[in-house]
Amino acid sequence: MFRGLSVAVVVPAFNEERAIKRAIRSIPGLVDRIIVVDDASHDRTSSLATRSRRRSLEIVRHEANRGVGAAIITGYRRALALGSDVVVVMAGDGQMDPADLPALLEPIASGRADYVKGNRFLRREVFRVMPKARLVGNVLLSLATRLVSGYWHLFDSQCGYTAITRRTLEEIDLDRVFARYGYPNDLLARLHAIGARVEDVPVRPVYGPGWKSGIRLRTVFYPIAWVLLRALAWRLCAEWVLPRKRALGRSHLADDGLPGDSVPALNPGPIPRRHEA
Ligand SMILES: Nc1nc2c(ncn2[C@@H]2O[C@H](COP(=O)(O)OP(=O)(O)OP(=O)(O)O)[C@@H](O)[C@H]2O)c(=O)[nH]1
Ligand SMILES: [Mg+2]
Repeated sequence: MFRGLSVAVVVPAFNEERAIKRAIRSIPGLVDRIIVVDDASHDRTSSLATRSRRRSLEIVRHEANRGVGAAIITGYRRALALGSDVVVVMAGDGQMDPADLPALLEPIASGRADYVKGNRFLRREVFRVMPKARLVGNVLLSLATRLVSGYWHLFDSQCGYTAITRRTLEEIDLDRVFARYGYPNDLLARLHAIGARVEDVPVRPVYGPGWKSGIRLRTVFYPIAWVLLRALAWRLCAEWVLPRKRALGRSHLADDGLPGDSVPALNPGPIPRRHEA
């Protein structure tokens, strides 16, 4: 529990036999539930996760590999079913520092935020620790994601260390969130469309000597470019086109003398210039 909130941690894992045990053991004691989602690993990820002997740990296994986004969504669903108040993501590769967990939960416990994400760029050592190609890619994606999501105050869009409230999860159409890399960018656009309050908190960048990544530029560049465009189009449609259409429909009904909400006219005529007012 964290300040009266029950906390679940979702651990997406794909071929993480080298890191999974340590990652699970490092999860702080304040966490009530741990849900490891093994995304159809070919190695011993599941059996080693079981051997970590943590209380309240369960392992959900995908029959086929579906991607990191899909693994997180599976974990979110399970946490909702278990009745958790807040759901945190800490990946199975051990790149999330457990010491940062309280900072991630604090804005939610104080009622300031619905979704909190780590921002490694708020720690100066990021420029020393993060591999150069990651730094460049991350800066470009973070800038693009500001436009795509509409959250201009956020950065480090690819940081997977996040916390979300139960209520926010219930408002998102989880079936439609992008399943692979590009997932965090897509999710941010969906959060903006429902008016979620999102906050960045500093988290430590972790790239240990045994670090390996599933990200390959040639395989993720096109999917991410595509998902960014799709998310932008979807958000603009959800925030501008659909509400206008709905408002038009309602004002049309009202003109006909039928019951309808009193919607302000979309085109209320020219705004009076200051000297005319
Ligand atoms: N690569 C990959 N990872 C997956 C998949 N499903 C779940 N994951 C897990 O998602 C987490 C993040 O994957 P990484 O490839 O390390 O990506 P990242 O940590 O965001 O990026 P890096 O900074 O490159 O390490 C890891 O814990 C993976 O085990 C999948 O289909 N592919
Ligand atoms: Mg990683």
